[in-house]
Amino acid sequence: MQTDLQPYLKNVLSQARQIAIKINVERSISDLNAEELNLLKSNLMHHGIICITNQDITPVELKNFVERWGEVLKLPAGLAFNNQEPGLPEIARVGNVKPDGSLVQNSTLAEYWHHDGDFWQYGENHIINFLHGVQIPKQGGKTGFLDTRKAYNDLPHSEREKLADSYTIVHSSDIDDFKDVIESERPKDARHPVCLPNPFTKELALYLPESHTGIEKDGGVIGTSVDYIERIQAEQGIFEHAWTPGDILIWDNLQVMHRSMGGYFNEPRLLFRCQAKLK
Ligand SMILES: O=C(O)CCC(=O)C(=O)O
Ligand SMILES: [Fe+2]
Repeated sequence: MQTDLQPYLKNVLSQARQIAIKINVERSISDLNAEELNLLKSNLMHHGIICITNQDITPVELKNFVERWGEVLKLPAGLAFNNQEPGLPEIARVGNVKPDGSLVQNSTLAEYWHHDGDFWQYGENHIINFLHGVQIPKQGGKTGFLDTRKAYNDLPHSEREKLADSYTIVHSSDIDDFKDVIESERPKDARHPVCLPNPFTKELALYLPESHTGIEKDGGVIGTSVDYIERIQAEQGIFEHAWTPGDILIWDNLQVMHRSMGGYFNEPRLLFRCQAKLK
């Protein structure tokens, strides 16, 4: 366990990429200095997911931390599971616990593979997620990830050529989780390249949102996101984050995709979510 955070973070940064790394900062994230924060950002860009453990913070402290990473997103309620922290629309309550403590029965929210940002326009969708684990069920309730940067790198040359210049169109009205969004707040269709360059690392990763129109190229359909997602699962398996209260899981939506793995059978599950567009 590290005592001095900066050398520790530099060392983690020098290690080969793993999809997710765990960091115990041994103090509150509210107290990190600018250099430590920069090293955390570099680690996130290098590894894709970081988990900072043992954080006992309030939703406001989470938001203040996320503000140091970029522009904090404020979504309409219908795009944030209709379960935002009262008075704090930047914080979504992920899981099944309403602000009054009552439970949403048989919740299946977010139980499909996606990138947060699928319904944002291309160029606006470099979104970093921050989830803080608060109430964790005894069974189920994990968050699953697929490494879409590795998936691109693992493609044979012929497949990369096939996918070059292909795109998907996301119709937010198709996404079940957003069925309650009011029409005036519904995002317009978004068009995303399937081989999507990360503005920070400059590396390509696969971008595989749900789209009923499939993967298109030169006026025709050449496949679906689901084809590739199944293939990535078969080749890589799923990385599952098993939550411990106090975890802050941070991920780059342009390097990984995620879903709730479900299976918590009406036990309380509460994670606070805040999101930022990286700067
Ligand atoms: O519930 C989960 O594990 C994931 C939720 C999710 O997709 C999100 O917070 O963006
Ligand atoms: Fe999500």
